[in-house]
Amino acid sequence: MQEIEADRGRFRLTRRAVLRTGAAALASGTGFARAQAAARPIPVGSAAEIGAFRNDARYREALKRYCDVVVPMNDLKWDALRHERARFDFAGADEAVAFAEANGKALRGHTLLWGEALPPWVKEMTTRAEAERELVNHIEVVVDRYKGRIATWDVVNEVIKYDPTSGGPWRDTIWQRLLGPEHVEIAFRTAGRTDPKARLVLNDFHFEEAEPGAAARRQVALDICRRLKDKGIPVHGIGMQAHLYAEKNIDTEGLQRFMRDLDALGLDVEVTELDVIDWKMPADAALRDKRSAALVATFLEAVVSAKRPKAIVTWGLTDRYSWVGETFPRKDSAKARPLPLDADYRAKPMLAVLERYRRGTA
Ligand code: 9MR
Repeated sequence: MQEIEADRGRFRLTRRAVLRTGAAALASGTGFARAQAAARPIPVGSAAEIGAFRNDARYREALKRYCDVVVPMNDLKWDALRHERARFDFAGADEAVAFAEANGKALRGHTLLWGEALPPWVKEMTTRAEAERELVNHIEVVVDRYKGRIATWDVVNEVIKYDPTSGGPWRDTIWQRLLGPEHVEIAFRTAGRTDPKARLVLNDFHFEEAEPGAAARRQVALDICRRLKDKGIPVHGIGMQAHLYAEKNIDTEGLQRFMRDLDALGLDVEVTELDVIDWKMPADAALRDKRSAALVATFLEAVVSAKRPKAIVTWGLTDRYSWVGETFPRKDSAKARPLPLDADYRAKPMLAVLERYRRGTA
């Protein structure tokens, strides 16, 4: 997400933009989107942060109550599993997986390849052969350990350049530097070979904004998946992270076109890291919560009206724990309110939106 930070100065909150977003949500609430979703529940869930999970009983209760799907937020990343090169540390991941299984929750695995959250030794690799050997071995060990238990994997995360219209399409990572575009093929091929029944997803962000960069990113995602399929490499869907900026508009038509293009390629979609970046909204909490819920409704209805996602996952459940406040600090002292429950676990309007999809009444 480093480019999000670099980029965030470009966007300005306009009152009109916020009002437009809210109005669109209200207008579509009773319309064709609702008919399309026609009482079909969509699994809803959350990423689980291991510190909160271990120390806060209310957090675990909220996961049990509100989630059909659980995603270990950080514990399947390389810096959690591979801080030592010679061995794997599955402590956190095993704990989250056991909790999900004990409580009848489905699991998503996040993530087998990413340019961030890497231990130092990975960034110090120098040869193609070394990178390929490590990547293949890592994916084989991790996917095999949870074979038949983690049903869906974010095989690659954030491999698309922030703005592919300028010299894209690949993001500059250690994997791209040492392996070139083949890093994505190696990852999907290895994951598919190790667990042929797993659903394999390309996960990325900035697909939903009404901006040329987002349209280009959608196209790149489709092109990557098409090329994988042409080569007979398994890929089953695209994960839209959906870290929604409260000050930006949702490109409803662009998203619906994207859904149709995914359909044409035989690909699924899922919403994988939903939250609202509310750093530029007015401080008033009730107002922010209302507008964030409207934004989430607009986004989800745009997607669901064209294609039913396999899952809707938020990046945490409670405002008590979220990356948003740190990464997008507000100018005032108000706390970020990105998630469906407030910092005291009270339901916010966003939760009601999600529960409608979960119950199939949206
Ligand atoms: O929320 C996650 C935060 O706790 C971690 O420190 C960080 C680095 O591992 O990753 C955050 O989650 C990111 C996710 O893995 C990929 N998409 C962007 C998320 C927010 O940065």
